[in-house]
Amino acid sequence: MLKLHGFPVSNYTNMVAFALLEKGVPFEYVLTMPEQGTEFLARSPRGKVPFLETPQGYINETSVILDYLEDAGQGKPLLPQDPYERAVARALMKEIEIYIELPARSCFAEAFFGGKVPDAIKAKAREDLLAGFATLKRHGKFSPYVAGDMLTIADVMFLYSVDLAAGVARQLFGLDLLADMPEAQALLLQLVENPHAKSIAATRDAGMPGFIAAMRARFQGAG
Ligand SMILES: N[C@@H](CCC(=O)N[C@@H](CS)C(=O)NCC(=O)O)C(=O)O
Repeated sequence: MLKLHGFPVSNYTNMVAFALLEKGVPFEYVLTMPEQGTEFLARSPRGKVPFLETPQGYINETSVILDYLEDAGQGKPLLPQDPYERAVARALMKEIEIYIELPARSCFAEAFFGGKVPDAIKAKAREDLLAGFATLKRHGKFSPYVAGDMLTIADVMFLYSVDLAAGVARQLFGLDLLADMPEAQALLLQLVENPHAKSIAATRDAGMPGFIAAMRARFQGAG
């Protein structure tokens, strides 16, 4: 059986958990915190979670894990059949990851954990987030899903990135990045009502206070 290594407050881990649950593929959840020890790095080369343990070995990087699950072909597809449509959905997934999740992440320490992020990084994140949301507005179909009429891995990335990024922008820049994207707001509201998303969110929320306290101690302790 597949084993998902990660922890419930990790948005990337939650992407893979959501995809597996939506597909109906059985898996074991192995509670794993990221670290930089030699043994860990042999399983996840950059020391991050999630990583997926398969009968053949380990797979890291969330978007690659999501692709692997599609290629493995078990359970409900989260990509269209047509190669062009598949590519478009994957492009949307990557755009959300690279142009929205990653710039937001560069500011998590200050937005959520009481740390301080250098002004230059914040300025860059603000600019990148504005461009990232503009990209999503331009390219997303929202009919009603990000890539069209079926739920795809683009929606998985969307669900676990856009809310966090909007939170960073609101908190640090006083910006409402979804203000002129009513379809994206509607999709977010729809996705959070998904039963699998709800159960993942319940576990995440239960772990959140402890995680925030640990991160605050780390960032505030650091300076
Ligand atoms: N590019 C990675 C990012 C995963 C990631 O950033 N995971 C976080 C938890 S949400 C982590 O392991 N952070 C620990 C670290 O960066 O040292 C992916 O797509 O899986």
